[in-house]
Amino acid sequence: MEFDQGETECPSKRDNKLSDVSEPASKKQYTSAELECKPPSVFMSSQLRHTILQGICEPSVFRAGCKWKCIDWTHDDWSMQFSDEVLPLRFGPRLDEGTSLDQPVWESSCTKGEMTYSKLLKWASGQQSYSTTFGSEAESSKHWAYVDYFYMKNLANSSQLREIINWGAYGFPERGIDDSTLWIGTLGANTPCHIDTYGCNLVAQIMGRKRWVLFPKSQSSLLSSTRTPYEESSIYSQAGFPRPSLLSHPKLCHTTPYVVTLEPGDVLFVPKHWWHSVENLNFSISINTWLELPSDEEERVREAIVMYQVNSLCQGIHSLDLIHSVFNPNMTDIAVMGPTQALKILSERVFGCNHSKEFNNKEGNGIAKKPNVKTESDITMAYPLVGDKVAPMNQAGSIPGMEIVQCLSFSHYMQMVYGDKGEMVHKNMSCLSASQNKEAESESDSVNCEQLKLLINVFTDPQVVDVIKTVLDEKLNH
Ligand SMILES: O=C(O)CCC(=O)C(=O)O
Ligand SMILES: [Fe+2]
Repeated sequence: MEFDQGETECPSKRDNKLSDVSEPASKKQYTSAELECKPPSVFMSSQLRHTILQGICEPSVFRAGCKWKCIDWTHDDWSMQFSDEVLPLRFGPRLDEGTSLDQPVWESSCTKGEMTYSKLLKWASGQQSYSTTFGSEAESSKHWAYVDYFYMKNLANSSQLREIINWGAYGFPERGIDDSTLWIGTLGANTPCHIDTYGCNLVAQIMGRKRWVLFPKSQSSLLSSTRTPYEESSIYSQAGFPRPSLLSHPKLCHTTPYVVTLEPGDVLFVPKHWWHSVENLNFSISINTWLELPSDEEERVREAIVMYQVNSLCQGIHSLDLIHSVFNPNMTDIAVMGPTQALKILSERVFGCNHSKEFNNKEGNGIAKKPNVKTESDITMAYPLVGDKVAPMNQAGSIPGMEIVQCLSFSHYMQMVYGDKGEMVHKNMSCLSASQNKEAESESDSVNCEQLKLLINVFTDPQVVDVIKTVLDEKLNH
């Protein structure tokens, strides 16, 4: 079967390959007594767990560190594994070389569909046509398809993968398929640049290649941070990643992107609150697990304040177009939620009395993408440190086999994305459903779309939320 392999990047750069993350340290990091008292693999993974939970400060990668059997699976093996499981898909536009975007292809402008894995393969190789849920024709030469945020616990038949997927080599032996998310995308499938407000992330590249670009949180203003489209636990950049335009966002030139292309077997660690945008460089499969952190408890309160502000501002909105242009499609429940319910959620989070299934739990009401966050005591119980002989280290570089992701200048990154010709066309993206950029206005509403977005961004600005949270903490601890 022929696949569009997309952009190719010299694999010979991958010199620092480690055959097994659980190998003994190559550099002398530990005393011989320490190495003797425990098998190195156990020692390494407990060290890693400790280091990750202490907070590694930069994105880091284990090259070829993942030994899961499925890394060697072929498309036939995956077709057999998924059998007649119907996978939900999001479709977006494939961009011509050199085309830049003045804003991301938001989820609201993508169209949806579903296919089995084997049908997706046929479609991706141009052997089969596909009509999306909205009736439009998706063509693999013009569109990408993405199975994203797919909870592996929802797979109908997962017995083989259940045995394979375990995050123990990275220090989290209690995490398996039920804590993992699957991503299957064709060439060009991508996720806009965002911050996940909860936890940190381990990502295993299983098949194909994906380019990750990451930025520290301190560069948020250079990335034009926004809370619209509103989504619980996601903060978006308005720049058009993964095809950003310096014309629309000139401040980008002051950023320092950390860029890594993941290949099968690589495992990436994304520290808490790092911006990231991801693009499939060919047909790709990856699996990740979001690791909860004790600080998530505080983030839950901050996110509840954000939700309350957004919900309050939208109480008077009548136009559905306006709602759809400021809310992510999975979040419209918040838009139409009455003030009583919004206050209930806020007070439950602030006073911590009832961790009921609220609005960030897929199993609860099915509207959020990311997993619910545990309470601080759940987290402490879930993450006892394995062994007590853990040397204090919080630099990825000091863990054998773990490299810090390369940090580039923005112009170097642009050259990687656009080649020597640079960014050529500055495109206002229209997609299959063509709803992007629709100026939603309604006579019955007292604000227009841009005004509403501005108000939401002011009322949910981290400085505003921090002041509310600080005063709240003062009053609660009085
Ligand atoms: O792989 C992708 O497209 C996005 C992944 C992501 O955002 C995440 O794992 O947090
Ligand atoms: Fe993410």
